[in-house]
Amino acid sequence: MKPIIGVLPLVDEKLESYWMLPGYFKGIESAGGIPIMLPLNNDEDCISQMLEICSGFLLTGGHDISPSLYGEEPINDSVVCCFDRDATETILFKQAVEADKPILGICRGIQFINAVLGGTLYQDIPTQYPTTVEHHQSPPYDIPIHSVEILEDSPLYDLLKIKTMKVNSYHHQAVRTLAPPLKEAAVSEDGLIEAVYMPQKRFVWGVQWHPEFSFEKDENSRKIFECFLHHCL
Ligand SMILES: [Mn+2]
Repeated sequence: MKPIIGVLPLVDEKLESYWMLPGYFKGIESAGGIPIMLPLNNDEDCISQMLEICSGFLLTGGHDISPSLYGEEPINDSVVCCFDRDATETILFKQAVEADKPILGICRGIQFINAVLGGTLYQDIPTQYPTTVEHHQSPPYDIPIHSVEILEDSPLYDLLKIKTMKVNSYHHQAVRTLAPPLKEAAVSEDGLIEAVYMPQKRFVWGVQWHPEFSFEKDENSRKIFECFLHHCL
């Protein structure tokens, strides 16, 4: 049996729609899983049933994390949140961590994991962390745009066995102070935390780049999906 992976939907308010980038699904499928898109639902009992159905969870990219999750107000109009996602993901994440289910957070996902566990974020990199490194590239998104250093004592290094890698980058928020239960796994060339993990758990990883855009071309991106799915077996 292939593991079923619950994938959080992206939200389009204008179209009043949930939506999905095929790369999230295809990345999971290519690594041997069956992705299903979850509803945004705040009922604890419903979410615990989702936990029974799913062997792991993928926290996708999308809206900004509400600064209220880490005790701040939005600093400017660039911060656009989705309270429905924050609410569902908060309950789901807590239950999934409690049950030690594997969780992979991508882009918004790493930011959410950090915020919900007690860390803070740069709300807007251009305002709060001026840098010459491009973190918000234009399409195509499968082209690497900056490098990250991979920390040698991290499970990401155990997986990839390389000290630096080139990654794509499409984010305007980033981890600021790291949540106490997390450890760094990769840092960008200008010093932003771009991958984290939770050492107490089987597999709770976040990456700031986008393996869902690059897994077809890039072996390292593929390996991240494969490692996630391996832990979901
Ligand atoms: Mn970046």
